[in-house]
Amino acid sequence: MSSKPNPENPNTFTGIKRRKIPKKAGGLPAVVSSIQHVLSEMDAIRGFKALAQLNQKGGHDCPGCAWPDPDDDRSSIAEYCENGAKAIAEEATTKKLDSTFFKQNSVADLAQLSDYEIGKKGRIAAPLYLPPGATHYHPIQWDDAFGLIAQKLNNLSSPDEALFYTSGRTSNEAAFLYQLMARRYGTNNLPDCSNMCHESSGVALGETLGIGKGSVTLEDFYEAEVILILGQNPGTNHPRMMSALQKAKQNGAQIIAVNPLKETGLLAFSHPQQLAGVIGQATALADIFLQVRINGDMALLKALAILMLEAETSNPGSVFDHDFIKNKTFGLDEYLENLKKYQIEALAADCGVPLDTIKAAANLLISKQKIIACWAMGLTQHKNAVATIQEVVNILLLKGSIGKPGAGTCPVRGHSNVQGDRTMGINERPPQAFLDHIERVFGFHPPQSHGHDVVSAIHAMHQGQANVFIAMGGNFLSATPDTTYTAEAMRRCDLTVHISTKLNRSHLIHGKEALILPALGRTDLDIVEDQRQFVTVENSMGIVHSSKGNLYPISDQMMSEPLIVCKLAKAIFGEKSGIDWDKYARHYDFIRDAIAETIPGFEDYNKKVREPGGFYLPNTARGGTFNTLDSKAHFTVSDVPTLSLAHDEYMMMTIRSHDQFNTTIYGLDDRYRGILNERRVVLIHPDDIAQLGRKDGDVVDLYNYYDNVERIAKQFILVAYDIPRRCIATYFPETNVLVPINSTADKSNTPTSKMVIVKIVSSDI
Ligand SMILES: Nc1nc2c(c(=O)[nH]1)N[C@H]1C(S)=C(S)[C@@H](COP(=O)(O)OP(=O)(O)OC[C@H]3O[C@@H](n4cnc5c(=O)[nH]c(N)nc54)[C@H](O)[C@@H]3O)O[C@H]1N2
Ligand SMILES: Nc1nc2c(c(=O)[nH]1)N[C@H]1C(S)=C(S)[C@@H](COP(=O)(O)OP(=O)(O)OC[C@H]3O[C@@H](n4cnc5c(=O)[nH]c(N)nc54)[C@H](O)[C@@H]3O)O[C@H]1N2
Ligand code: SF4
Ligand SMILES: [Mo]
Repeated sequence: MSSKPNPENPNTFTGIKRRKIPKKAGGLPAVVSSIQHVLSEMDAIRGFKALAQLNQKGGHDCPGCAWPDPDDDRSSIAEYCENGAKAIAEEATTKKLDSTFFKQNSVADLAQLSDYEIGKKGRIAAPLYLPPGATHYHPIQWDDAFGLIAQKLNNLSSPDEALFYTSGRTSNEAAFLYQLMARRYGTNNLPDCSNMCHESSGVALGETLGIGKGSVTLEDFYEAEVILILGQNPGTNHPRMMSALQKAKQNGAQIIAVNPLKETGLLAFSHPQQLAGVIGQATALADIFLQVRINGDMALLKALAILMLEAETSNPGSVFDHDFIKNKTFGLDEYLENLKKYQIEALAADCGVPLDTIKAAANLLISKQKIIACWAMGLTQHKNAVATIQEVVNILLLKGSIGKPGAGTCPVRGHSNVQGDRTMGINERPPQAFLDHIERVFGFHPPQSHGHDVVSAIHAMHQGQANVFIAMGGNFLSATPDTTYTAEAMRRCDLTVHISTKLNRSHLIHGKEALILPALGRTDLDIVEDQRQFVTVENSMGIVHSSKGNLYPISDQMMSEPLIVCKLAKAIFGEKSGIDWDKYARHYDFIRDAIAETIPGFEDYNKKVREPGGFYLPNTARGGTFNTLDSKAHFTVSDVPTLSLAHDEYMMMTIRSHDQFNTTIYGLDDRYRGILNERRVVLIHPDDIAQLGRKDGDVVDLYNYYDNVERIAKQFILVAYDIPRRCIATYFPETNVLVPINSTADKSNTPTSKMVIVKIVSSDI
């Protein structure tokens, strides 16, 4: 084992610098940072060309997050944010990695670099093959690569020994074909990044409201009276949400933010695309900031509900929406009964928020009728994530705040097409109706038993039950929990295949044989048989629209994702599958026709998606109907989780810095948190530093002992920060080695990346 490359980032420091935490997000620094990132990767003409079409109708969708574009009033100058520009810079770079690069750099050498350094090397520009025992990737012809994968797949003793992972950038067309290929091959093993992301939201909303997606549109933000933002850092991760919040505030909305960190982006915002913003005028955002301890949300939500109930009891009919509750919901009495178990002071102490502040927030919920609740990973990546999200739903139901303008659920999605991939059937637990549609349209009986999600896929590889791993995008090794265990799992595979744009660590910690197949990205011009193609995506609000690249690919060796799937399927099945892969490879309209025939809501797909701005998918909750067994929205009863830390334990959340997109590290600065040029940091309360007998700037190691396994992350710098006592924050993926593989959320099986119990130990050096 020792001779194999370490699957983690090197634990060397890059030279921390500290700045004052800015009071607002956006503004001129955002504009400057966008330009710097783009120009560091390409010349100005290419950069301008890429940015000019970004998020414009008929242009290309931002490969950053899944925040929607405005339906109508799009800015013709710049309909994107700083981090969208960074995503473009990363993808459209002209630095290319061809066979010469891989001849000069061994896998072991590359694995010694940090994720930042690996990403900055450039774009994969040729198909590559790592033979058994080889030290370097070699060039390989596309057809030989497809032949090798087909041969391995066709030799497996069961189709369930293969895993087909997807990351959320894959287009609808590629995702649809990919799941079709996996199911035709015979497995539902379709783990995807959702399993680590909004799976908890999907489960929570599916059970209570009958649809796993959010209910609001962008227009609802402009009508809302109260916007709750829980466990989300929009200033960094969904920056254009800030423009929507700004407009909502101008229309009179009040914002309640719930977060252990006073994230700059939640406090105030200067619009970088408006003159007032550039010259520094800012809009204050959060009216009430509830600084909860990590996973204190359930206690807080119960406290809010108790205060709402008290106000309702003293003035019946003034707080709850009784018509809505009576006609559209089920389970109120049990829910209210459960609240009696709790004492408001104890809940306040439990969540760590002063009772007065909770009361101020409750008063807003009591007096207003149109409430939107937004959330992201701060709620989804906990053991009790599903229950907490359902508690948010309970509050909305009390107010009748679902299915009416200005109100509803808003789980803010991460990857730009993660929601679309699910709609297309990237799902290890497909609904029966979906499988039936596949059978009706394609004439084969798809596998019925559930497949592996991310966590069970890792176990399956580890236990030798899965032997071929194929990834449509993503960086499985670094994004998943328990890095050491996952590395062992991947290394046990006979073959690992990555369809990728950029080099990443998953290419370097590989199976006995490995392939890297270079895919076109969103910005790339995609021409098939002399015709310019476009793909389609679905954003966080269920709008499906087109995306058309306009940059010449930097290598003629790259292939589009839909074509890669068609050719791979042909190699696996020959003519036997009964599916006309050649046709789908000729023009993407044929793929969309197949989607239209298979998935409800996509009728007339080719026509509707050619409308500027695209079209909304049907959404029952948005219309105020609930697709549950009894057609009612359900109140749910959950208890406040009890969690006690030993005297030397801390609760760690693994979060994103401002300069990264998941495992892609754009830069080393976290400007909004005042930490520059360093990622190996632990954000910790100054009194906790003192109690540890350490001082700000000291170097420590972090340990986790879940399941009696010792997990160690070495060399992190203590940074005194405004964070609740006994809570700490580190950046993902550097501390994924500490996230236990078996610590997952109830019902959704999402790794608990925001609640990792760690001990902090002084570093040897
Ligand atoms: N620039 C950029 N954009 C991105 C991404 C990126 O990496 N970079 N990633 C994309 C993806 S895939 C996703 S899923 C989203 C992620 O978007 P976010 O969910 O905003 O990302 P995280 O950094 O994980 O931040 C979680 C937030 O939750 C808070 N938090 C942690 N634990 C708790 C808790 O127990 N309770 C509460 N109330 N808050 C808590 C943290 O302090 C932090 O502010 O962003 C997407 N957009
Ligand atoms: N500890 C901890 N772990 C986490 C999280 C956390 O908050 N804490 N967050 C989780 C979340 S929310 C998510 S979504 C996952 C993300 O997990 P993944 O989606 O697997 O990871 P990414 O880092 O987004 O993947 C980046 C890689 O995707 C490839 N890529 C980029 N664009 C394209 C494209 O257009 N086509 C193809 N074929 N490849 C492309 C590039 O090669 C790039 O290196 O990580 C999860 N892991
Ligand atoms: S908010 Fe998200 S989708 Fe929009 S431009 Fe920024 S990164 Fe891209
Ligand atoms: Mo995500």
